Amino acid sequence: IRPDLLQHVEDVIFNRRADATERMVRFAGGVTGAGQKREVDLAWRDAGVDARLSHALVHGIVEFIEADVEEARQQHTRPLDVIEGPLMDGMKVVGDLFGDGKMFLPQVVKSARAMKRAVNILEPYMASEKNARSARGTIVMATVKGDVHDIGKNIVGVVLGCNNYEVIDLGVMVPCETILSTAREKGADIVGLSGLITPSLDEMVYVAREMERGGMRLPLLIGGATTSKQHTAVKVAPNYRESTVHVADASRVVGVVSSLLDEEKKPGFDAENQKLQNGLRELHEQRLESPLIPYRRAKQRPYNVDWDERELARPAFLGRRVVNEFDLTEIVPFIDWTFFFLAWELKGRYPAILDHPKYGAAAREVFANGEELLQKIIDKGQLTARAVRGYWPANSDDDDIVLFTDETRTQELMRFNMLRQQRTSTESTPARSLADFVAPIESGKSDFIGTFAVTAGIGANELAAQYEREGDDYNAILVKALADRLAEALAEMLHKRSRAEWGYGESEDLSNEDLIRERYDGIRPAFGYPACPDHTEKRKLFELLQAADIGMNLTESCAMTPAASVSGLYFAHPDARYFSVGRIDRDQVEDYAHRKGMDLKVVERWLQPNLAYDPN
Ligand code: B12
Repeated sequence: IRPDLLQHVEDVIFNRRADATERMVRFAGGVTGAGQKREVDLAWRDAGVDARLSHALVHGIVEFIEADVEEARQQHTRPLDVIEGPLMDGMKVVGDLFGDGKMFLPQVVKSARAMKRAVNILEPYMASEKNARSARGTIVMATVKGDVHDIGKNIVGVVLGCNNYEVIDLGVMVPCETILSTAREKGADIVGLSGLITPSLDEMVYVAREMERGGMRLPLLIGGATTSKQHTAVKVAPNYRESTVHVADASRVVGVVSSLLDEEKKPGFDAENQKLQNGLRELHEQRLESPLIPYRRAKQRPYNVDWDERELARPAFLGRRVVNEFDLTEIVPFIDWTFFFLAWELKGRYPAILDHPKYGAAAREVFANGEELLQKIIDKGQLTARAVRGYWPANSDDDDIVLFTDETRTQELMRFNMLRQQRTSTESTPARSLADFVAPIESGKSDFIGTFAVTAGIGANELAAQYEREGDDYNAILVKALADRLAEALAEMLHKRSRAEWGYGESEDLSNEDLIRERYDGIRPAFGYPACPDHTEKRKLFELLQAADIGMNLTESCAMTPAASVSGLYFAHPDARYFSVGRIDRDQVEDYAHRKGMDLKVVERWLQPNLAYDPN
């Protein structure tokens, strides 16, 4: 059974969501059976070959590419004329439509796939004039050392390629030296960096410094989920004298790159960027001055849980347990598709987005392609999902969560060190720490903590690489986006199972929508998220769970491999909430470094985005 069909049927049968029937009806309308034929309009095939090629590119149709390219090659004097004529004409339309917001990312990436196929067919005939194609400029791009995510970077690369820029993509976990030496060797015009997690921010600062030290004069682009225009202005740009620009998403990159490479436009663009960054730096200075409460006082204002109010549940087992292979169809119903669309810059909640007046058509198309590929992945067993979880007797000790070897609670196994908010608006607002949600040692209560690490990314890189070799960036990106969705869905599914195992969630009866909206007791914060921003705690977590046993590891920046992975803690108490630790002061950081047994300077580097002071 197709997973999407199964999900719709189960939603109806198990009454999992209020809109299950409407969704089923809509879904059924899109299923083509023997009785219903989809008419494909092939009128465009009647046009001349150049017009057909342009049409195929604009609509991302690969079906007729081979025959059409061959026909065009015979009609034109040189193969290069086919590229620079009808193909580039088509891509120009794509670029313009995308720039005008009339075409969306999935469609652009499909067009790029058609272009790539066409060029691949022509290339053998162009041996003698290989380098004759005139790109508008060369951009060297990389996900920085220690980081593994590349969906965003890859999308940006495709968009630049569509606009006739040459993109040299160095991949993920790329050391600074490789980026800089490649930029020099290839005579690059621009360097672009990407990163998903906060430790990458520091690496970007390092790259900027090295570019300055090496006397480089190329504009530097900064992008990725963890980056911001604030961080670029405050931390990166001051280290490098050339233009340093934050690019928020793929729809802006062509505008930025073309301005930077245009001698006439560049001075104006730089001046605007400088002005913006000066303003952001001033704002940052002001923020540094807004007062925090001393850590000592913050600790006196915890979130107060009434520990006598209820019996604390005991998990069904203690210690760790591994699940080495999941049936992917079991995970599919837990997918939150909203983020699948977000990866393609289609912003809106699923399923409403399918009927969105602007994005609807593009959303339906990429959703259908995604579901089809997911089915293929399931049928062929191309991705493997694994998980390890564990429960431990635990109590809080100040801002630490102490795990004990057994229920006598006499011997400490390890401790997670937590941070506490220091910015509270009024005397009555608590200064929260995740430690507040575990019963304190002095309460005498027998509390527990849960831990988990899940991945759905085993096989993802190989499968994506296979598509890339075939010139199919569209499916390569889809594979990674689906693996990410499965990882997040597995985390949700395992959390549900954990609430049952732990006892407090046994009688829970929630629809998928309720799960997405987290209408259950307890939370599962992940290290790196705002309530526990220190990524290095993952090292303890991975050791405790022996995550390497299921093929999960940490890079030097504490990014997890495979990329499609999630890990964190389970808190059972119904009062437990997500929150943001936010800015913290030196008094807390010193205490924290001491608790962790880590050098203050090192701790400050990892917590850089949270520091309310300049550590230098
Ligand atoms: C989906 C998601 C995931 C997915 C996959 C992410 C992915 N493939 O990128 C999964 C579930 C696997 C995941 C896991 C984790 N995540 Co997460 N995740 C997100 C989320 C919700 C969306 C990110 C996303 O996919 N955006 C869509 C893509 C296409 O956008 P993008 O990568 O930013 O790229 C665009 C632009 O940035 C730009 N761009 C990107 N690169 C470049 C390069 C250049 C040169 C240019 C010009 C532009 C450019 O253009 C791109 C296209 O428009 C964000 C929150 C958020 N709303 O941003 C958190 C977020 C990124 N995650 C975060 C964290 C902490 C984690 C985990 C560490 C949690 C954990 N302990 O398990 C793990 C780390 C995974 C690992 N392997 O180490 C943090 C990162 C910041 C931090 N504190 O470190 C965020 C910001 C959430 C938060 N607020 O705390 N995550």
